[in-house]
Amino acid sequence: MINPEKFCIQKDCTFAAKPLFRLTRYKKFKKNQFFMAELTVIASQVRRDIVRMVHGASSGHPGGSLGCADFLTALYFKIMNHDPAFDMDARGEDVFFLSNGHISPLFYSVLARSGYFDIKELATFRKINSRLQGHPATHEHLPGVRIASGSLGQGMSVALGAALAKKLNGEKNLVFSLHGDGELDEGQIWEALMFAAHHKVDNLISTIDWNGQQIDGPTDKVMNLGNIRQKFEAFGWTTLEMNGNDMDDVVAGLEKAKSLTGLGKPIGIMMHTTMGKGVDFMEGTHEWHGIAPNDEQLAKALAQLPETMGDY
Ligand SMILES: Cc1ncc(C[n+]2csc(CCOP(=O)(O)OP(=O)(O)O)c2C)c(N)n1
Ligand SMILES: [Mg+2]
Repeated sequence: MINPEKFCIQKDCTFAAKPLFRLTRYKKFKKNQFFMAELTVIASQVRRDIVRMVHGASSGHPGGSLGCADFLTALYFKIMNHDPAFDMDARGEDVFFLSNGHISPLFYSVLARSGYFDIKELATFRKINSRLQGHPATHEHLPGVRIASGSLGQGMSVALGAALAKKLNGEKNLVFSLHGDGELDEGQIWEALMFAAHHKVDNLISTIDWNGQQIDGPTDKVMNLGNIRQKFEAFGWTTLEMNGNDMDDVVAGLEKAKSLTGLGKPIGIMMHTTMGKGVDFMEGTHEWHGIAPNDEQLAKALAQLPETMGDY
């Protein structure tokens, strides 16, 4: 249960002081009503969801999910203008595409906690006939999912298409996408980078989870990426860096990225994260890229992640 002393850094923060508070409809809380402390409260619950879901299925990807939890929480609860009533076409809304689809536990948790579907459904993760399959797919009809992802490298191309469509429709909304650093090994990403710069797709903000890890080991051992920021710049993108595990920095970085849209260039955020962030024995190693904790490990993990909004 939440300890308000721990989370509530602002005197007038009342959200965290309600121990049994459950977020049922995102709409009640949108329009930038969240303080930074409240975002960390949500992110803690999201991290609990992640480890519980992966444990419940005995499979899944906790490492990248935990590392990107602060980012996706900030995006859905503060940065994006979106509607959990969910319309596939996302007209008049900002839209997010998850390209590194293996971090689906994070995506599903944030969608449910934002009000896209009942948090109880998180218990069906990776089960037969569940809408929450290991990698998101549109034919499962889960609100909030607009593309299948899991086959790495494709999400930026889709995001580009959506961003161009918004321009054609005269919409001012933004398109966001998230990619793993290991995912950058896919050639299609670099085609998309060139295309985006050439066509001045300046309503796109793509974030790279620069955790230095991927499925089989550190990225510099599997295929050295070098300085990806310099590479994005060389491909004609505006770039910035942020600490993806510091909520203040995440929000500031995303706000900065938004301020850089509309200037003729796509925006790339190089986001430094720690794989497995929040669970000490999962941190900083590819070992937790894609395995489930056992009962004992789950208990150890949950002891480090306060239950702040009620478990599903
Ligand atoms: C096209 C394609 N090739 C290979 C894979 C297998 N695969 C799944 S995750 C992964 C590593 C991805 O690394 P990264 O994007 O850094 O994710 P992280 O391990 O940091 O979560 C690979 C190679 C895949 N899903 N798709
Ligand atoms: Mg990685």
